[in-house]
Amino acid sequence: MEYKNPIGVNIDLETGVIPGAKKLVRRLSSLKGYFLDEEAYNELLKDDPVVYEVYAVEQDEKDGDLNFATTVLYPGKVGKEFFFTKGHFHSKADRAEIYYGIKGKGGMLLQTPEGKAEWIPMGPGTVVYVPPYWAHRTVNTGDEPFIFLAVYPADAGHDYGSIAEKGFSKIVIEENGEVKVVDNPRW
Ligand code: M6P
Ligand code: ZN
Repeated sequence: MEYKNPIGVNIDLETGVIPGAKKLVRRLSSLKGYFLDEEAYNELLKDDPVVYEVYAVEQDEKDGDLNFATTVLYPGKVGKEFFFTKGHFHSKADRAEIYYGIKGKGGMLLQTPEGKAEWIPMGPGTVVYVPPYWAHRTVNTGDEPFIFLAVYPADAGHDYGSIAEKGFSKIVIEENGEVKVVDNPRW
């Protein structure tokens, strides 16, 4: 039997960086079609800001193994809509996931394949259990980076398809200085 070596790393709790992890950068241009307000999107695209970064420690896609990753989701809005991650179902749809809030303020939108949505507010110390079959997207509702850890089965995979097409049935917006979770008019 060949055994893998255990890993112990310290997450920088201020920046979310995991030393030695694979870094992925998602700029606004990679989120075309995701936000409601196309005019605001095109205006902001001139600067093409970084919306989020992911630091992932991933294993081969095998049953029983685990990946972990931090996400640094920057503050910002496109029109009224707060910056968010793309959001995905798992390719193996029955795979669950755990999130742990590290820094900043935000929340998670979750959704069943039938379109039933839930909003869970998140801050430092919040644990969110993402059950099997639920799509999940995080949203930064604050004015500093929202940083969290995610732990997910190595064989879960990412299925972006239907979320990329239709989004979630709810959107998270700022209205009169308040955070509101409202029906998505495009759903
Ligand atoms: C978390 C995990 C990752 C995911 C990342 C960004 O760190 O769920 O698997 O890739 O968030 O989310 P998305 O892939 O939806 O852009
Ligand atoms: Zn996931």
